[in-house]
Amino acid sequence: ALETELNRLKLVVKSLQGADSSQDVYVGSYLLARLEQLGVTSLFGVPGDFNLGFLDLVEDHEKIDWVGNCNELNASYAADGYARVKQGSVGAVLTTFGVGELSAMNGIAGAFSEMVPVVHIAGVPSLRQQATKPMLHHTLGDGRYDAYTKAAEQFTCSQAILSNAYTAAAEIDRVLSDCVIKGRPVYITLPTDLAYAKISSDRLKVPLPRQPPLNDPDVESFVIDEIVKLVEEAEGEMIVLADACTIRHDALDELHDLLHKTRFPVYCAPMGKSAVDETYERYGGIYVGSITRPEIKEKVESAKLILSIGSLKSDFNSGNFTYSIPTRRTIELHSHWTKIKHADFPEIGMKQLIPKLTARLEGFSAKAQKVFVPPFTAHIPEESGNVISHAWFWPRMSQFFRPKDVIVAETGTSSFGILDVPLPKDSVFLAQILWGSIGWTVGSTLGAALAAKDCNLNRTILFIGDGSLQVHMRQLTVQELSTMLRKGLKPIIFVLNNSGYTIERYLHGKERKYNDIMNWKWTALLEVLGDLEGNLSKSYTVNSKKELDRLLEDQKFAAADVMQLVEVMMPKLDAPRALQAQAELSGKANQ
Ligand code: TPP
Repeated sequence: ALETELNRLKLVVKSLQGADSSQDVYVGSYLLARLEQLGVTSLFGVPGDFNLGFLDLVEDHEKIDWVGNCNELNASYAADGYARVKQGSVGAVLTTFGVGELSAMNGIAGAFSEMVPVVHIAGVPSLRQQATKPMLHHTLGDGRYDAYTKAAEQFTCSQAILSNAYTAAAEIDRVLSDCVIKGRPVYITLPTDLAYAKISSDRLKVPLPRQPPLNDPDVESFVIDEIVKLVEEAEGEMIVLADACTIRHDALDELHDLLHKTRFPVYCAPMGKSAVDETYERYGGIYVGSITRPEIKEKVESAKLILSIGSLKSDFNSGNFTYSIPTRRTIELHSHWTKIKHADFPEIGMKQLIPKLTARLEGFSAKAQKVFVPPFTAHIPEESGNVISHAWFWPRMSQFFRPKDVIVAETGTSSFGILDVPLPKDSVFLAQILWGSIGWTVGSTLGAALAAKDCNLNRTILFIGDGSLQVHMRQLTVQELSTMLRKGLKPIIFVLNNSGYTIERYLHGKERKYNDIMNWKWTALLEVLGDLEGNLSKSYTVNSKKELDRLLEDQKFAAADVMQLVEVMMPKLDAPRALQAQAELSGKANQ
């Protein structure tokens, strides 16, 4: 890492000395060139007069495709889904001044909360207008041109308020590096005139810094020695618990190498689902505190030592804060710090630490291998009725999944139901378990499906409740189904029709009218939203187990050659096991 940094600095010096012949580029083109270097192939957003000039550069760009969205909220959700699937890259969204950027803000805040690298570019008035502050459209009418920037500061980890051609490139580089290194959204304002200011392209030859700061070698080696001592004391009888930040902070390769070389049993928290191949023989399933399946709970909580990697203990990710693992048996590795029992080691990050730890812990593999890990499986229950219950539905769906599928689950019965069933090798699981904004999955599925194409992944499959999809309709998020049709994408969308907000019924107001919704003709949706001739999509309703079985076994359906929507009829008051348990805990916590 030191050598890479040294080479980068040499290039910076070279470029500042003007050793390479300088070729001028527009600031807007510079920004696109940097996004291209980060692997961005799709830019989401909505046109507006403060970004139209820049959009000419986007449309003429060879590698970056403009995905015009139906509204900015969807665009921000799509950029989020894109970044989650395209590990190592970023999502990018372009909005216009005020009205556009404020609409995107829920999605940007979600990306901040869930640690997803999204670049939010807002086209803003020209520098001249910013200086004289006329009462332009999209302003608050009181001359506060900086109001939206102040709002963006709350939900992004770094901001570049571009104000001149001299510093524009350095500012763009600074925030893009922050986006990648911190794994959180950043905000760039691009004034209409500055987008076309000419600057040198020399800096583009210098790769963006992407590595987190180096760990202090002395502290790091002390930390490793301490961990090895604890593993020795535990005689290798320990487990690894992997969570969201392992995925978000790009430490999956390091984790997998550790697991394969040490043979330690591994479990995941809900936000870490799919961080580890769920068919791996040393994988034991999902741990969510007190709502964990009993056989898994016993294994995790009785381990002599727990190596927790990338943990994020939010309510829904921890069974309402009910981990039963004492601190004195826990080692926590985080993106930028380490904790051994009660002692904190700031600035010791996991990405550099894990490989060194692996080298020291490999020797425990023979002992670790002796710890039995019951396979994580899901059995389809024998049920007498033909009604589609959650207990039957999720294990049945588990059999339908294939390697490399991208599986998206909306907040509601879906995000809980899927936790108890294994996903195939190399599949990617997306859910917004911390931010939990219903409406996120449709935009996110669009971004995920586009990224899946770039990454040679398989089908994109979405599970969403009828209530969430109707909220999508009110927020106009549902329109993004139309963008999927326009872009020739072929996701399979399962709409769980259980007559309203079942998750909320479990939390509060089982029979209240506020949890009811109007029933819609879901199977007509894709026709209305753009499949006018009926040849771009297929829609189905399944009322029984038999009907769903028949559909899932149909090879044409499974091949996903067109976009498909399946309305799954389910009872109003049925919910997955994990949701019922969580609801009980949340109900008590809300009192
Ligand atoms: N508005 C937003 C933007 N996000 C939210 N999380 C909520 C409201 C509160 N909320 C959480 S779940 C839910 C609502 C309104 C209803 C989900 O119902 P549905 O999609 O039908 O799911 P299911 O019936 O499968 O539980």
